Amino acid sequence: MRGMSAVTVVLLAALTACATDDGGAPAQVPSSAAVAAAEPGFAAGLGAGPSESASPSPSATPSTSTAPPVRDGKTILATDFERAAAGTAYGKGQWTSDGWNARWELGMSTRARVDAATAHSGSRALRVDYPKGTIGPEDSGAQAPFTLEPRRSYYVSQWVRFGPGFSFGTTNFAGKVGLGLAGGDSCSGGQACDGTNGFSSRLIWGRDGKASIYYYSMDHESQYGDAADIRLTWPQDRWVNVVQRLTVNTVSGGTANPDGAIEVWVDGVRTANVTGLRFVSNGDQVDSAYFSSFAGGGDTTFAPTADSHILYDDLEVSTGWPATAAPLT
Ligand SMILES: [Ca+2]
Repeated sequence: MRGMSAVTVVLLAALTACATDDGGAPAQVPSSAAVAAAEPGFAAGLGAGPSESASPSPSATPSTSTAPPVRDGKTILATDFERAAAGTAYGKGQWTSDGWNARWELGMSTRARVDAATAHSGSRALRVDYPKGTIGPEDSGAQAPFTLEPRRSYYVSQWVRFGPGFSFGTTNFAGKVGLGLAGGDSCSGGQACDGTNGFSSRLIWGRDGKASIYYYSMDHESQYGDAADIRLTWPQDRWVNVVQRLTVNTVSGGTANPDGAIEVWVDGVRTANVTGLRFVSNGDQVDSAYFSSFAGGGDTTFAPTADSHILYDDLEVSTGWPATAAPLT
């Protein structure tokens, strides 16, 4: 079963950078979330070594056991950032007004704001800043885990626009992008995932803007998570739509069955399909839409060399193909 998922997986195990735990979670963050917020390790591994440039087999996506996209699902959460005035800082209260309830946030009130310069829908989008010379969720980007009713499978859709001249790092290159999915205790940050401490799956950037889906399952091959190619280089100054669907494995008598899956669509085309995954051996399901985006990395070799930003618009969580996503092709 491992072979099934390994086809599209980039193994990060061989990368040698040493992680430093920056302990970056704020005091009010619950301990289970603190680990995910600090996330010291993943980016220290990503892009840190020569093997980073080795590409996975790009389209070796096997036909799969995953079901076709659901056409008649419903939207659970959605925001188009049209409600608040341009310049409004987008802290927890603004998200709550949109119906998105976060258990905590980092950077939303200081580095995320409504922007009216370029929008995908209407006249406004959310701008998130990644300041020059900074890494980690305390000083770069923004994070917030939004609560979802536990469910085996969800879709998340987002329109993403990297700013012109976006800096992917200094001598090492990595960062997380936008809205992902997680469940239980959101295993991440170099943790072993033992089936009882949850899972996470998020988009990332690497060297030269190479995009991947980065996920923690019970079978991750190194100390850090696994990454699968999504056949995308993050474009600068152009909108791109990325949809992820994560399906949690079934459990039989306390044993995780290898039938979990992660799929990614770029502008309506499925570009990744990782199957055979085991996320949990308990009753955890997808219960969090995890906005998690920052530069880095365990050290400032991952820091942007110029002030950089990403625009986000039309974020949606749904149980079928998202209404605001690019048409499915
Ligand atoms: Ca908008």
